[in-house]
Amino acid sequence: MQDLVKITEDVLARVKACESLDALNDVRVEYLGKKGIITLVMKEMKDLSPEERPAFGQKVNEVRAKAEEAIEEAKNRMQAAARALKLEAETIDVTLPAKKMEAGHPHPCQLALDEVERIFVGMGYEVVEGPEVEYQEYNFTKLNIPEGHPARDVQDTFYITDDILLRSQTSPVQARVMEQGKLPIRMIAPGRVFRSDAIDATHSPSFNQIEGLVVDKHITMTDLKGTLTQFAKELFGEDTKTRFRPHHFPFTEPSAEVDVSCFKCGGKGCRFCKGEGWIEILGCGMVHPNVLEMCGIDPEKYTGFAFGVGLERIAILKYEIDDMRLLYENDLRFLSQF
Ligand code: 2U9
Repeated sequence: MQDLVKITEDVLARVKACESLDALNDVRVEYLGKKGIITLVMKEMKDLSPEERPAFGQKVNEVRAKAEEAIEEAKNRMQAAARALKLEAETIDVTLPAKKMEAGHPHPCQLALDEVERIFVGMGYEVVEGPEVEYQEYNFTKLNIPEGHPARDVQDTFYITDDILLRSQTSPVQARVMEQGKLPIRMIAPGRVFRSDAIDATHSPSFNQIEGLVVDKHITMTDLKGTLTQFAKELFGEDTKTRFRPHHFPFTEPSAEVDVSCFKCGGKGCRFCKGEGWIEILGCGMVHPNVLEMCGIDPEKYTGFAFGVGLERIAILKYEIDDMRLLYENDLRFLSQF
């Protein structure tokens, strides 16, 4: 019995001194484990006389219950303290200003492309894309650009083999659509093109074009002029006027370059239009009968018009950018203005 009082005092003191759950577990094993002090005392009961056993058994059970209770209590206290510490460490101050999200936005060329596509899709055109690596057959021959033509020169075009090149215009996309033979055609072909040009404020070896093509019965120059004038009005404002100047392209006949009245000064002449009152925006023409024929369309039954416009040029004009290189440099101080 003396021992039991001592064991009780000891275990309670040991539990009280514990500073961690691990230490507490060690005390539990030391007293209540398989070979624990209290467990051994219980086992030794068999050496007592039958008269002594019940009273001693009751005492041992009390010691054991006290030890278990003290350990449980200490465990709960430690867990609650740990939880409180964790909660305090994880406190969120909901009144702090939120972290600023740096959301991106479309590049000015993408904004210009979206706008051009919106206008033509609104007129019933399809948007068609094609390969950037092309056969010279599609890039030149089918577009009535004969062998020996300066446009084919290795000085101007990136050749991969004698036959394969980086397209210098998106026209091969239209040639491929014509070859499929589904008429009528009303399409625009936007995309990257490549020319062996040195970089300056208005040139780049890789830039973007949007070309358009309409092929149907009874298409005339009037359709061409009406369509492109409507396009100019939607892009630059309802008051915009267009001017068609004769020009030459191998793939169209007749051909023209198109100017729009300056949307800054309304045509009076200013710094923006260099005093001209007019700004050149695109080239166009009636599809050459040779091109129709080479792409499998009977030029006696069908006619068409085509046009081409530089996407960077549209972006530069629309957003009043004075150097094309800014569009390629990915400088956020420039890009974040759009
Ligand atoms: C087919 C038939 C005809 C596409 C055309 C132009 C006029 C034109 C330039 C504008 C500025 C190229 O980006 S730029 O340097 N393009 O002036 N492009 S007509 O004519 C076609 C195309 C495909 C089958």
